Amino acid sequence: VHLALSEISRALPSDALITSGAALDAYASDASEVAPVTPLAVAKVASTEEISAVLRACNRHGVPVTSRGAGTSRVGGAVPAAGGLVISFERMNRVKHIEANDGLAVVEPGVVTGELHRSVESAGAFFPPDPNSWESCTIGGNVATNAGGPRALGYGVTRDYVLGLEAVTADGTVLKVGRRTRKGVTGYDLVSLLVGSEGTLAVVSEITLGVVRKPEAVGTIVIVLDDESRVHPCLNALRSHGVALRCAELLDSHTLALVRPKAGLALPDRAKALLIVEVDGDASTVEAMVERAGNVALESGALDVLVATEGTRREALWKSRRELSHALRRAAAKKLSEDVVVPPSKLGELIAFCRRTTETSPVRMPAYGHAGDGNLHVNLLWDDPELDVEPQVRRLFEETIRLGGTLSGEHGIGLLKAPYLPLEQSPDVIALERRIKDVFDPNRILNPGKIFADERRHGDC
Ligand code: LAC
Ligand code: ZN
Repeated sequence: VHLALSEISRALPSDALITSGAALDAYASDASEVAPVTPLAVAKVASTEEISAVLRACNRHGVPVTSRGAGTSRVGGAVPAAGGLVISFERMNRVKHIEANDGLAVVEPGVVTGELHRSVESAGAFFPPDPNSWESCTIGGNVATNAGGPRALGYGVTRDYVLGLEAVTADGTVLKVGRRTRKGVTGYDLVSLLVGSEGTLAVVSEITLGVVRKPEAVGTIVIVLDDESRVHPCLNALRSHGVALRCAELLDSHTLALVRPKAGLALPDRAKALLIVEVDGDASTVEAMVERAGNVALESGALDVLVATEGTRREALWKSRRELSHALRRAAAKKLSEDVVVPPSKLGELIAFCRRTTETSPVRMPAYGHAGDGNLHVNLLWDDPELDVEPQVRRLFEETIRLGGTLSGEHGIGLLKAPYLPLEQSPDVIALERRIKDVFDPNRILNPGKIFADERRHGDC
């Protein structure tokens, strides 16, 4: 390690390398419950050349490297589990340029996603991916996890907007993959491979994003339901009546009860679930669609609908959803937040499973999230710190797979879900993924322990 650090200190300005003191602790944990691991050093890189120099040194001396955006991972992705060095992107936070007419934006990985939204919108375009942590998370982290968000229903996820990447492999080689155009069929799709690879294959140093036309108007509709079982039929009715939703977010009975006092909405007592849906487009279409959506929802049994087409009023309708993460954190001593996905037609079965678990075990399982995509944030809440919730987590994942779903819709596998990867992927698939990993990172220095469970000690130093 000392050899690596002295090589790195020659390549970086003196204030860019932290090797001791309490400052290191700020890089030990993320937004998950994974136990903190203080890194041996943090490199605050400012350029591709600096990233390359850091990686060359770490690779030569077998020092683990964990890339970090804003540390908002829910699965331990940013925890330097094997120790070693953290590459922090706080100094690489520039939007380099936006070409609205060509539909692209070139950015550094440390740009906060909300800043990116504002820059792109002031250039007259729109960057749809909107992970709920957009005011703090970074686009680099979004690329690492292929982040989604409410608008994924209508617009797709981060991967759908990454046209090209500049990335540095473990030995310091700088690669430019992908393109600056929307179309392209040149060689293998390495962009898609790197997006979602959770910092295990390469360190991204520049991102070329596709941007689209900004919708002229947006309408938000809160659909109040008396039973969770109405969620899927209601979404089906909207679809069959030609209402194209850009988001469809669910609060189940359990989460609604938690945020009800703070939601600021006049809800009837019988309300047991909320669907927050949105449409966008030109102003007259949005007006017509909001009306149609409201009528269809009421015909399909909704207790009430609340609508807004103006910014602050729309935001007020979203308040219950935005409050959720904090409300859930306060609701129990211990909390795990999953992001399983099932085919939307299986949502009812997934919610019923959560309800049964809540009734028959000390673990409560509220569920909320991106219902239109079948992507639910099933939370596990419990109070006894001695309780081992592993069996409940495993049963949730087994049920998800049984319903034809997947373990992670947007947060990634990270450290927390690594033991469960074999529930979804066959030994042959995992073996192939490991061979791909070894091509990019033969010394296994990049984010060890993530995605693949038994790698944690490899490369430890
Ligand atoms: C959300 C985060 C947890 O959707 O993905 O709130
Ligand atoms: Zn989410």
